[in-house]
Amino acid sequence: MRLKDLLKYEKITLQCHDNPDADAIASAYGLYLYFKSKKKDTSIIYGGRNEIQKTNLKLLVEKMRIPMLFCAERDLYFRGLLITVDCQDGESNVTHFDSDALAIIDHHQVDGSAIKNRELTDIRPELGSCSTLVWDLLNQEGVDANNNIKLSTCLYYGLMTDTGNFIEAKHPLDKDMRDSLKYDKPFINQLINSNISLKELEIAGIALIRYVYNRDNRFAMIHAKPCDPNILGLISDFLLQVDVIDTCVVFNETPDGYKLSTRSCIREARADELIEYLTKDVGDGGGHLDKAGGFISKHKYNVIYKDMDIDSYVGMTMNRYFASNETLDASELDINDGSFKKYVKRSATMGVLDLTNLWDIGTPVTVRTRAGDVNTKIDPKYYVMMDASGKAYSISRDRFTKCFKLTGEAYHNDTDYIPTLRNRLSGESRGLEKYIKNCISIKKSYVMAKELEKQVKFFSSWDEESYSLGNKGDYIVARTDDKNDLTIVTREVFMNNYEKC
Ligand SMILES: [Mn+2]
Repeated sequence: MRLKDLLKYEKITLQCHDNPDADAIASAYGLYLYFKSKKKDTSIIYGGRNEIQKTNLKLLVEKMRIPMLFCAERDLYFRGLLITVDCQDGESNVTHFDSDALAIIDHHQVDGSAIKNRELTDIRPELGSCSTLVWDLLNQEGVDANNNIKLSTCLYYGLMTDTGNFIEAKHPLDKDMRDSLKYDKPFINQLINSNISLKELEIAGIALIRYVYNRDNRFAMIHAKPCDPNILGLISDFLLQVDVIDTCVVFNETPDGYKLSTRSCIREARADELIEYLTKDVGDGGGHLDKAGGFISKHKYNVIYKDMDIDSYVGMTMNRYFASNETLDASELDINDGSFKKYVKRSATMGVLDLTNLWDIGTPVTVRTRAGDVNTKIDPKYYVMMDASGKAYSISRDRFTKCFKLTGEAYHNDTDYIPTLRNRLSGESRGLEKYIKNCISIKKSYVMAKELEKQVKFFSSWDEESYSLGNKGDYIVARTDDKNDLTIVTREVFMNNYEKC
């Protein structure tokens, strides 16, 4: 769906979810400015029981002069197009209003049943915020948010608050928006310093004295009362400072699920992995080694854990995480002990990139793909290689010439994001579509590999800070030309890329 496709409607109403948050307000505001600029009769509404009360949100709406209309009545009919923004009609936190036509612009997980008209729907659950989605839609129409500081500030704050200070922003588009927006810093600071009400201070205080501590695994958990999700992060940051607490999880209930925040200060447990473990099959989450956040959908939870209350689930899952995790150090393994078998790599097309075509030698740059960010410097001795999932790494020109040849075809990527290169000195960013060339390996490459019989935390010889989690059925892989270079490869990737000799 393109925004210009919606211009056939003369009257457009943007509806935020009840109790709108900063992301809903910012997203609606971005769309409002676009439709207003096209001379449409546009308004922003929200329903529910309460008008906006939080200080930071009131400040945002007042300072930016966002015309938010509170509709206390339920039986309203909107002529023209109604767009639910940062939410979907039919959800419990969205007051239903009738309209001539309905569109959805959202980034939440769907169960799919509610969507009647896919042509008027853009739902991208992979994005950290609806603000990112609106920013992308505006870019598609040639609208640069940086031409309006009010808009850029709103979008920045929307992403920031929806991703726990950017911790959960894992899609490259989220990072692109964060890095490119020129926002009003003093105002963002003012918002940060009016984030908590006295009522929420009390909620946080009560939460802190109701901790549950697990002595065996040195973790703490807290089930907080409903509050702004950002407060969960504050509580967990505080908890982690306790001497006997190594990891923690703080969570609370929302209308359609549970928000969770995890923290870790030890090498043996990663916060982002804890959140993935806690939300596996019932939601999603992400973050960094030390901080992460996520969401469990009630809909999905009830399918699997209907008879279990959330406290038991979180406690049980945390214990299971610690119980099932053994550590495995690369230095303890001997690939010649007979347990490793020889495999050959299937030839696959890859992308190759010569960074010297983009900026001067020595420039610090970030290669951004769907698989993540890789920081490097432009060096004439190296190329950057990319696989179909976007995973990028550098390769010496010598090695490339020995092992690969260009196919002459266009590079194709299986993901929803075209890789970009960001100049870390100037902040400039360029799409890499026309610079990446397709190549194929000409040498057979062999590995030694061993299937994992149980879940392990694997510590490689080259990264002392963190580990990768290997699940039962995944493989430990050693490149035969470098016996120290052991990595974990997921079962799916291994099966797709290697075959037994
Ligand atoms: Mn949102």
